[in-house]
Amino acid sequence: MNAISPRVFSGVQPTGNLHLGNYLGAIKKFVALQESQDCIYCVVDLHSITAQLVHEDLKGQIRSITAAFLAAGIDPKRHIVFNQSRVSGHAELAWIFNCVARIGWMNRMTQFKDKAGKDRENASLGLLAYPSLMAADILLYRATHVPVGDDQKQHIELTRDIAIKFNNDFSDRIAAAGLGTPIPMGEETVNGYFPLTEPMIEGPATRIMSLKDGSKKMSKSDPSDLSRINLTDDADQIARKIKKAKTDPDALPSETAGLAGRAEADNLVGIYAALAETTKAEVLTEFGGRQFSEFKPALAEPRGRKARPDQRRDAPADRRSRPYRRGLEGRRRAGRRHRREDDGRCEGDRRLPAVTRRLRGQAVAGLAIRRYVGPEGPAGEP
Ligand code: AQP
Repeated sequence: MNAISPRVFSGVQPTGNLHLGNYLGAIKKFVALQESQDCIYCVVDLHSITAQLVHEDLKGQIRSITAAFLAAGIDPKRHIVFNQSRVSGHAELAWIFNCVARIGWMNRMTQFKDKAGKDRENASLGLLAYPSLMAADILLYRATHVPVGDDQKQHIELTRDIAIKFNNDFSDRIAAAGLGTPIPMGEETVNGYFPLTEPMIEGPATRIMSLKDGSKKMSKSDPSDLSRINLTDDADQIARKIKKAKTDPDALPSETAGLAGRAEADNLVGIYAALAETTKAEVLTEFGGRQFSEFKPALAEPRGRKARPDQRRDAPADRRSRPYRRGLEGRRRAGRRHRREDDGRCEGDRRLPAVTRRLRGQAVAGLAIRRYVGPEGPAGEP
């Protein structure tokens, strides 16, 4: 008997700047779950080469995602934070799962259809097999729960399909090796090895949409920077992007039913609700009947947004991660320098502190990686 303990696993691809969708759909939940669960969080660099093999600065991106994890409040002293390719078991188990999963399952994945587009024959085999690697990431640690955005729901279902087929096909061998545990699967209970992992997708912001097109999800790889709010954007940039966000000419409705068929309005109200930690209904109670010209400034101003715990000025010093505190010092210094150098602000000047912060964040993350993961791989593989 080999009981399965509750365990949370999730990952983020180092494919570009993290955006509000990544934060609200995933990272914010990662942080909250640390209080009650045993968590493993991973920067999934092997996934990032499925759509594009060569990246300009993959190492820098890995560090910058790690910095964002730490800055958001993930505590690598209490939980495991690591880089996927440092643990060869991910690729090894993915190969076994490639032999368990069926091609028809992969062909049905909407993310594959979206990313491969019309030119499927030219998509990489890795892009097609992406969900198999994701199943391996999760099941290598026999994780029972995965906090993700809504776009990943189908991949978690496929992870369960792989676990079910593996447990069924190898039930006798698993029992003979003394590695199994009774797992209910439909009507039957099977002596299985892998759990049937549950996705954790809830709240008003499980799928944040592009600010330019309410039918497309906000994405790191969207060529338009105006389509997303990056976590590195400063207050001016955020306000500008919200101001330019696509909307319709009508006033906001007073009830959530009135958001049907109004994708852009629904998206902005959902973002407000998630940031203010309330519901869409509450937001519409306050803003129903008002025009976007009133709502957008309210969304852009910090009152409508709740700062991350480590960003709050009033947060006790010990709640702020060291890398984040150092980031703050850097930002203050950059701000002072910026003010000294700045009369007659131009666009480039305004962006200086954000760029400085990002570079600094990468350097800080580099230190963090060496400290928690080590040059040879994760200290104490899970
Ligand atoms: N728009 C979104 N709304 C809510 N959640 C989202 N996530 C991504 N986009 C949204 C969630 O963020 C986590 C990390 O995602 P990822 O980077 O590993 O992969 P992705 O889903 O493919 O994200 P992107 O931003 O769209 O990246 P690219 O452009 O590189 O493909 C996941 O939990 C995801 O659900």
